[in-house]
Amino acid sequence: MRAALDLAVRGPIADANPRVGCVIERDGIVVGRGWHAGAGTPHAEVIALAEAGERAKGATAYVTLEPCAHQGRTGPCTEALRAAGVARVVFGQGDPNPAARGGAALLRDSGVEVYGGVLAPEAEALNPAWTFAVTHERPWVTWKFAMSLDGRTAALDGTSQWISNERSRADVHELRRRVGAIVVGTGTALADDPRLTARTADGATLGWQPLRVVVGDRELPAAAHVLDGAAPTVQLRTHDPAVVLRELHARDIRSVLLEGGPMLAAAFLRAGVIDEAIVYAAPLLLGAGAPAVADFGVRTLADAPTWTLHDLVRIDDDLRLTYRRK
Ligand code: AOF
Ligand code: ZN
Repeated sequence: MRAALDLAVRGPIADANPRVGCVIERDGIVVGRGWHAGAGTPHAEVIALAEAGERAKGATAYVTLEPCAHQGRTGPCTEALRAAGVARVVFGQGDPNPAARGGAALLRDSGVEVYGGVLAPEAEALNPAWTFAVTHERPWVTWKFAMSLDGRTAALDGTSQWISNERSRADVHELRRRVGAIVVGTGTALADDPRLTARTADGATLGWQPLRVVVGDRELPAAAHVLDGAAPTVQLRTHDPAVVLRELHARDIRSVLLEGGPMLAAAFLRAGVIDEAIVYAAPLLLGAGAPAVADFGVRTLADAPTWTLHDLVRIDDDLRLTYRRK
């Protein structure tokens, strides 16, 4: 199972589908290996079975996720395992996807020996956003912002590009590379004209590009960077976070990075749909300028949403704070 976990991490991290690894073993010898390379491509078990061929008969398959029982973009893995004559299936995480789950029971019914829950925490940790999204029917939402020590995200004249340091800004591109979509409001898109792509320090775009999502009904100029074709972009003409997340879920987006503006952050906080906040705290003071979030309805301390500190990293003189909702 550890070998299967090691294979799974070769899969894409921000895909519609989970990262899954599979190892097929017979008489103490590994006869097949597979990992899932993303939606629309064969599942890990099918790839491992193809390598094993005849040697799959009587073998044990180790899979990080319960084999699927459904006809999705590809056929059911339960059927492929049974047809190949696999005698035993050991899996990690139970499949939380209502459309695909039930594989363990199906396999048992067809006479295959099945053990679930092996290294389940490690298996689930491969796909936290996917697991959240298929369970809650909406993407996992990370709200990211950089602020001065006094909680400002821009100076009074609107300048905001260089609040956090260079390494913190490179770190943001790593965050972008790991999500299905980046969300900003039309206010931010018009004021800052951001590119919203995942890039290296010298400006080259990284392989995976998240969907760029602009929320609101103000018109964007044709020359706006988000319309430059460097990554797909959609404009959602609504102000309701629930509508935004429903639309993104329908597009199989599993995780969202909220990057845009105090009004948008306020709307998402009010709706109670921010799961995580990643804050870059920079050692400067501004005294005036835009706050991270606008008034979202808190009037007394007891009503303030509270968070737990999940992670803390020093980035030179900046701090990266990761908070999760209680
Ligand atoms: C497996 N092995 O390698 C993966 C599984 O649209 P499809 O056909 O790709 O199905 C996607 C669903 O199948 C996904 O949401 C999850 O429940 C399961 N993924 N299952 O047996 C795999 N990637
Ligand atoms: Zn499958």
